[in-house]
Amino acid sequence: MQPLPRLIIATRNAHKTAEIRAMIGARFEVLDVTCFPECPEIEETGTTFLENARLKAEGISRVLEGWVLSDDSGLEVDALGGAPGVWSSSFGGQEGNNALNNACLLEKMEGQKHRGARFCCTMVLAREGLEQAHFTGTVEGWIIEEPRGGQGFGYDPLFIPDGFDQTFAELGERVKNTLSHRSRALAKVIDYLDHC
Ligand code: ITT
Repeated sequence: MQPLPRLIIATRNAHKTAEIRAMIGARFEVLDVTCFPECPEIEETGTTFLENARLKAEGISRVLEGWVLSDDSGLEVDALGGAPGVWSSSFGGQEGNNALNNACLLEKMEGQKHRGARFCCTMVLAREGLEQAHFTGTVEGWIIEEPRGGQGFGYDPLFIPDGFDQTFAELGERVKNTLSHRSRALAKVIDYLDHC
């Protein structure tokens, strides 16, 4: 049997890797940078999802061979003018602290009637230090008033996708992966790689 082609995900977020692996693990050997101690920390100095995704994919593909895929993602809330957006992972003041991020979001949304929001994902495919292509995916929904559900990560307990009455954290990975921002961007990545 032929070994699967390798796809390296330029992330240290184990939840992203798990979702991506669940969606494409039968076609690629999905690894992330935590498997490669030689990978540098990439500073996310961009002001857009695309800039940050490009920094991560190009930075990692300078030190690892083959296809490198990055994912820069976040939550845009209409009533907050699109915040937290690219700053989603540190909204509560501490990078990667989901509990603080969610508490901060709930506080800012207190009393808000208009609760529309979307998750956005931009993925960049790079090789040898250069972007080859980029892809986006979004999912529309709204922010509830108290966290619900124990699955997923990040803002999943506060986000109900349009057409559903449960949060991503209640719906779970299988349903989330059929409609999420990440799955929509990833479908385009797969189509691109299939035609390479
Ligand atoms: P890497 O940069 O290492 O990939 P990260 O978690 O810092 O990991 P981002 O900079 O792209 O990734 O920030 C993404 C943040 O957006 C993440 O920490 C969550 O707060 C939020 N987010 C993105 N996708 C999400 C999802 O599917 N469900 C819930 N929250 C999500």
